[in-house]
Amino acid sequence: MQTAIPCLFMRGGTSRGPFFDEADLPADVATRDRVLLAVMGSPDRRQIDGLGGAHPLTSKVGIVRRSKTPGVDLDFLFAQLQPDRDTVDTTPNCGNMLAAVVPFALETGLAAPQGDSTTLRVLTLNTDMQCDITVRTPMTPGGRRVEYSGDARIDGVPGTSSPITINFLDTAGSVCPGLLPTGRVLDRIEVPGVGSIEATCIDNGMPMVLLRAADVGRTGYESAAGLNADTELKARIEALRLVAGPLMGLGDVTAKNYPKMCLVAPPRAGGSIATRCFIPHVCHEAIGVLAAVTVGTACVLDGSITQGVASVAGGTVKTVSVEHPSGEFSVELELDPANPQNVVRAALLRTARLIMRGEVMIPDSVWRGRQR
Ligand code: NQM
Repeated sequence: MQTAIPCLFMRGGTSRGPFFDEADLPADVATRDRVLLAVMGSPDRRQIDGLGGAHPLTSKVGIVRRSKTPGVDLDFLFAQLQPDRDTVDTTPNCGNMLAAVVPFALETGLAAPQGDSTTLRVLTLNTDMQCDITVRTPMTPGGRRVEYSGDARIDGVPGTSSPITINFLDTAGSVCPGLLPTGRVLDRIEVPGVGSIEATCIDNGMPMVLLRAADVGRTGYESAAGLNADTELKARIEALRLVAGPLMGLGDVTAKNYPKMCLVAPPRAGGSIATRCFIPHVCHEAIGVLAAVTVGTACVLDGSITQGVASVAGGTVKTVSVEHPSGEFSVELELDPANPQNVVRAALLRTARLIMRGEVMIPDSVWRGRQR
């Protein structure tokens, strides 16, 4: 026997995974996590017995419910699994999976369409952070439906889709104690066996350590595959990460998926900065959403590691174009006119798509839930 759990399999931005209504999962967290591991087929490098795609970006799960918080429509809990580990990490957020939350809620009746477009406020339970997400919901012969096709293009996803805008309302210090968790905009970090290196430790939605590619003897324009094969560099970056984690108030980060490590270099495709992000052990083919917001924020902070590297225009509403291995990611940042070092809003474009609707089957040995 197996237990069937209703599930929508969705792409959110450049990530993908199963989405659940919280009410359909076990309430007990340990049992829920066992179920999510079985859903994805982890731990197993190929995730052959589950839905995972053998990569961290396709080992993600979204859990959604109606919110009880005043002024908030939906609560979203993001779970990061890994192909070859038995961990279920609900600490950091994922701005890519976030893009599929409102479509999921509209598809499942957790929320109702409002008009030609629908804007809902979503609270991310992982980081206690709110955002407004707008999706298109045109009238069709069957009533208002989420529109998936359109002409919006995001790098890292083939083709075009309907636009989804995300407006983040408060992102500073999502997991760390603050935007600049070491208290400095630039640190010189001593790494045993490696030497000292300058870095900016920052969290405007995602805990990150930014370092100059040139300081580790790389250009910052290498391919993701090339960097994934660069075991010498990856070992040095991991040694730095293990030292930076406690400095950022994150404790021992050996088994954690953050901080993410990011090489920065001058832009070379008309953007504001070039990046190569490790999440944290695999080089991202693009860049995470909140990682891009965080890198963009560093670009507007005087004295950060991006100084002399990034090229950003003046004004209190700035578009920072973050170049990455498969294109670029534009983030619109609004700065406080009274204190231009303070980012008060971040807006960006994503797309999402419902790929499959059905039930995922859980073996009885893992969980015996309600039989349908
Ligand atoms: O930074 C990758 C992704 C992410 C997370 C990661 C993300 C974000 O591309 O908000 O979206 O950093 O593990 O989905």
